[in-house]
Amino acid sequence: MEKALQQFLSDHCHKTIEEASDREIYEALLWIAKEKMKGIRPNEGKRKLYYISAEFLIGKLLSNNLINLGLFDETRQVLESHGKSLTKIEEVEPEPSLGNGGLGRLAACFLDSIANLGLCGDGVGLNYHEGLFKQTFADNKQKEEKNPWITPESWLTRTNVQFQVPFKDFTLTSVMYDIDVPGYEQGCNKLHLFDIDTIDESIICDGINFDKTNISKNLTLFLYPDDSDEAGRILRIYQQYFMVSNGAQLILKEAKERGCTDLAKLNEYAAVQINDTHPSMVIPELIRLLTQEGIPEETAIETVSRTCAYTNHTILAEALEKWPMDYLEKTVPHLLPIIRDLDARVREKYSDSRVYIIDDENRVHMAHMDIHYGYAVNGVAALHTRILEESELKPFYEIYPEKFNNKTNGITFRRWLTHCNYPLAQYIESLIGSGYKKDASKLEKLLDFIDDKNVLSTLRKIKKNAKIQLKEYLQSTQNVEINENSIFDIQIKRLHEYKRQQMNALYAIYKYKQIKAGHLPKRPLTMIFGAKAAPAYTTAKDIIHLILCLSQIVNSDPQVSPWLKIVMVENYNVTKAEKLIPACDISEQISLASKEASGTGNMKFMLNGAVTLGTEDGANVEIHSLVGDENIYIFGASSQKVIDLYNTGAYNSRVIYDKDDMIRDLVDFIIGKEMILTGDPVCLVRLYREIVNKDWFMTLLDVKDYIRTKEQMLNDYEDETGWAKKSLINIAKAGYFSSDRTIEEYNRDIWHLA
Ligand code: 26Q
Repeated sequence: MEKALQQFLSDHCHKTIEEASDREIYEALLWIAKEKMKGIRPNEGKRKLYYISAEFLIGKLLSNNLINLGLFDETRQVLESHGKSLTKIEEVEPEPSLGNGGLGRLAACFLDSIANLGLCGDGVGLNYHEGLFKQTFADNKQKEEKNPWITPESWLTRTNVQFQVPFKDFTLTSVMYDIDVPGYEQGCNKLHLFDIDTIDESIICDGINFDKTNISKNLTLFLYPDDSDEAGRILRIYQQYFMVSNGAQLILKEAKERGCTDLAKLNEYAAVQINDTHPSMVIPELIRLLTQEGIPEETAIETVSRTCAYTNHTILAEALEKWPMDYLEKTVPHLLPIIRDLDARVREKYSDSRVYIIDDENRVHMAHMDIHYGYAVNGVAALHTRILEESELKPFYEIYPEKFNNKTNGITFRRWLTHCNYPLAQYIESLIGSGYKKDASKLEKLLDFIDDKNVLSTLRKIKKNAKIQLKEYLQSTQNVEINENSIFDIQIKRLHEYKRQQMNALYAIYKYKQIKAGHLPKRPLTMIFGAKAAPAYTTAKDIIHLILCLSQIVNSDPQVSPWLKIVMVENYNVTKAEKLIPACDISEQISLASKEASGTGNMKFMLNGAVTLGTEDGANVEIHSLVGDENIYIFGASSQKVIDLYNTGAYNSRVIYDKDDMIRDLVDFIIGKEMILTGDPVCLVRLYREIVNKDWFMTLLDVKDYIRTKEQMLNDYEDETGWAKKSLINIAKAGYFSSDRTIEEYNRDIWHLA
């Protein structure tokens, strides 16, 4: 590595490593890594997986690729010996902005694990030029800006692969870009990102606004363009079809190249994983292309049904896509006869209108198409899959019990331990060896050290150092001062009412009032939030406004701020998560039970020694049963209770608000004097009314239990040894959540790759 680096810098910059800037070194490392990846054989196998997803939240790639190329340790050392820091150099790399949250990050962890297990499988998605918006704060509100991330030198490689993608009024010529996905001591896979050459960034006028009707200029500009108007929704259809038509054409091209002479046997050469419903049109598109190649319709349907499998990531009704037929008519009319035919076949067999593909309002239920014409359906955590089977998708489960299966999510330990918490990873290795890197369940060997004072105190030191690093980072990026001796309580995830950041904000109000009343805590508390709100999601933006106003009030109050700090991290993304997670003491996983399909942040925090404060929801349930009651803090109504409340309509937040003085006090603070003087009364009153009159995600149902449990947790933190043991047990039990385990299960039960 040293020689290659010196050579590149001397040839291209006429500099030594010492003389070179961080940018020059970054570009040298990028080039060296890309060259090295060119030389790696692709993973091969008769059946190849295509993981199609609207999002791939891959994060910065330099360290990840160095780890998987086996060059990470050496590069760190070489740079250090020349007075350079890999951490500083990484700052030069822009973070690809190709995702929004859990579903996109999961896709990225999966690509990493697929490559690391030596499986033959590529990702297929879109090359959004501006990605998800960049978030800034002004006047205690979220502002959206474009988020360009593509630079002249990048991990993207333009290929010669091009396809024609037909729409109603025009045809677009695509171009395929690739990003290499190397596996450690394994072959290399690819992430294929499709794009068009005519994209024009100059049509973005202010913020993230642009002409939504100019498809040849806007198609791959943004991830999730605002779909609050019809033009935005139609643009999403254009994007989705463009993604799947390219994917389908690539699949057929590669199957033929790999020896598939009879396309009726496509399923022997390809498996397609449909990541939520965004890529669902791949089913009719593959059927269309197969019939075009001369396969009879009936056979084409059977073949595609043996090729495609569907993952459900949510039970929230508003996220289950239903496209009006007339939108499809305006954009991709050639799919309509196929979709009608698929629906007719369902109606012929089943009389239950709940399983029809086209409903009586002439909308296409994408998930229904996936379930009827895919061979597997999976949820992403045990509880979630059970809810799908027993309630949300019950009529489908009754028809196809054999298709349903659970695949509890996982995370790649290469990014979420080795890279983001190198000192912890090194220490674990010194205690139990490196075997856990190939078999994460070996982390359990750490349990041998549960009574070892030295180990517990070293774990505490590692955590403290991570807190100091985060303190320095927040100081330099957001100019806030936090206390490394305080408890770091962190909630970082997309902003959504069901995730209940508003409940955490009510806790902040509680704590503020307590301190004002002279009830000082044993130790200061730092509450950290990070979240982007969808630009058209008013309540979510109002919650951000609430948190930012609270942060201003609390942090500027000399009586309170030594004891409580509230920080909202601007533009929360993967890079920031990597800095926040190692520094966390309390991991906030407080969704309304039954609503968070799995969560994956919960796993990342656990692996880095944080203790979870959570509801019995998603994968929290599995974390709970792994670590036991002593090592997690569970509160709140059960998923069954919540489901019953929805079914009976018995929940009424107004009743709780009227009856409970303490709760009313907290909620009233939102429109109290301090807040109204600090923030925008329109937003604050709107949010207050939302909570008192609606509270669809039942904040007031759980808030008291939440406050009580959090107080208990803060108390328990004072038992240093006891807390360190909890931390160690969480790390030791995190092995189950390695995405290598998840991918082995997908392969064993769904993909059957050779
Ligand atoms: C749908 C219709 C219109 C516009 C946008 C959407 C849309 C966009 C994004 C619907 C859903 C998403 C993203 C969902 C998501 O990230 N789900 C998360 O997936 C994780 C991985 O399985 C789980 O851990 C989380 O629990 C789940 O919330």
